[in-house]
Amino acid sequence: MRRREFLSLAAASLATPALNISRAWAAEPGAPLLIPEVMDIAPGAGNALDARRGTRDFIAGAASETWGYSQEYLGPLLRFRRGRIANISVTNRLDEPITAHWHGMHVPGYLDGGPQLAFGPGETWAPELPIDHPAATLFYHSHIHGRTGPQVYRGLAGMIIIDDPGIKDPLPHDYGVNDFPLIVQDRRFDRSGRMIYGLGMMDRMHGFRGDQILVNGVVRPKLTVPAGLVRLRILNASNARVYDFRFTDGRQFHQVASDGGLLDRPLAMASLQLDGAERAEIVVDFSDRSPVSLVSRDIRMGGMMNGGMMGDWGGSMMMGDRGMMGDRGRMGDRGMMGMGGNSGTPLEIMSFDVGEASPAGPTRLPTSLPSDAPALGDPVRRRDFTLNMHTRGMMRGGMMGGDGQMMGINGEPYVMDRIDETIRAGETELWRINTDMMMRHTFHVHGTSFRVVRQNGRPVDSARIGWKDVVRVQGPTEILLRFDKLASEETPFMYHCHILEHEDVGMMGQFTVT
Ligand SMILES: [Cu+2]
Repeated sequence: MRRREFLSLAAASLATPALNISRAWAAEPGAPLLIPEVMDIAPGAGNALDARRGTRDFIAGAASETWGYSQEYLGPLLRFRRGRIANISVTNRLDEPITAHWHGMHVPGYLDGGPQLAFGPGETWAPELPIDHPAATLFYHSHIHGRTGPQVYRGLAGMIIIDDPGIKDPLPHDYGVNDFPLIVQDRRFDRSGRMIYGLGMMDRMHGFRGDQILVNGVVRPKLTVPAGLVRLRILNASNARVYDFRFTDGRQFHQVASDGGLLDRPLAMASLQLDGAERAEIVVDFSDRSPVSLVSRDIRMGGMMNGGMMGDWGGSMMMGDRGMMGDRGRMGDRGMMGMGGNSGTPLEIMSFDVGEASPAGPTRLPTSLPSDAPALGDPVRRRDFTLNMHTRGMMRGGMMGGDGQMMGINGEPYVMDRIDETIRAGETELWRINTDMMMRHTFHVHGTSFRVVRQNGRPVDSARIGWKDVVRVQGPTEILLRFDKLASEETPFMYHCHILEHEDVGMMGQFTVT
């Protein structure tokens, strides 16, 4: 944007309501997507990350203060290989404690990077990770109790890919050619175009949302893809925002993996919903060479009674969705396959141009995928968790999130030296998770992947959803899980809401596995 336009827009913005101010400098879309550099985590030493400060001009001419792992903002793509021991060291060059949590990875508690594994300024944490996880797209981020929201927002996050040399990957897998990481985040910018984080009452209640979408740290970027099948690894790395992705031309695509790895078979859909920290790998056919954009419904109030948010896995599984109140109070706005239902203007996520066909790579989707599907068997125990969000001191000993909001699980906010559950390794359990006050939350479990078996009173075809480590909770939700990795009282595993502002004020618990 030319400077004169910027100034006149900035002046105009002074008179517009709050929501429009940050749009006034009109972040220009269409810069090329940055493809994160790969750090191939080889055995032995030499895989070093530095958590450090930086600056990034998300908006041209406005330098935002950022943090990153060895980068200005976010971190490199960490590539691990199943069956190896991976050495990695993380040095803290910031001025407050951080962690490096390998979100979704099956590692013991002392390697997990949870709140007890904080390391301070000048310190280095150097875990040796036995990689015992199926091929998957995972997430890494800082996990400091009370400060995860602001630290991840500043940029302490990145993507992990786990490769499994024991399987033949039948999908596009040429990184940066026909296989792309998409780290999707929403951010807020002030009048000068600098990234900001500050919690008002609504942010505390529903989590912090921004009105500008970044992919790999670029505002609404453009990517040129080859004509043919392209794999997109989508990570919702936003603090709280929920996305309902679709393409502007309504094209169908196939989901091939979820949080914990490959599905049994490609699943056709035209829209895909991801809550915070959820991942999905999709394969899109660009062989018609038509340029297209990826958009999302603008879901502003992810917290309470969003229309159509209930259990529409795969876009069509759970009809009879109650759709109580749309984002703008519409009834029954489901936004499902071919049913229209965008409420308000869709948010543009990024755009695609199509180049020449890729010389290599599959031209057809396989009918089945080499998924990793250990049987869990019947549960030997049941546990119940209620995600509590109370107002005005209803919860005893509660931790105040400001404005009288208090959050916890089973009536208790997180306390770092209290173990909430003790679990036996190798035993399958059924966990029933619910939420009070009809609030929408998520539930993330460290140390294992789980199957979702029922949601909102209806059985779920867990094979279609795949292996999960985060699940949306907007009513009774039942998951089946088993822990094979151990966690001690010193370094327990966490379960928590992945709306980071909820986690930070206490919607988290911890457990041992022995
Ligand atoms: Cu929550």
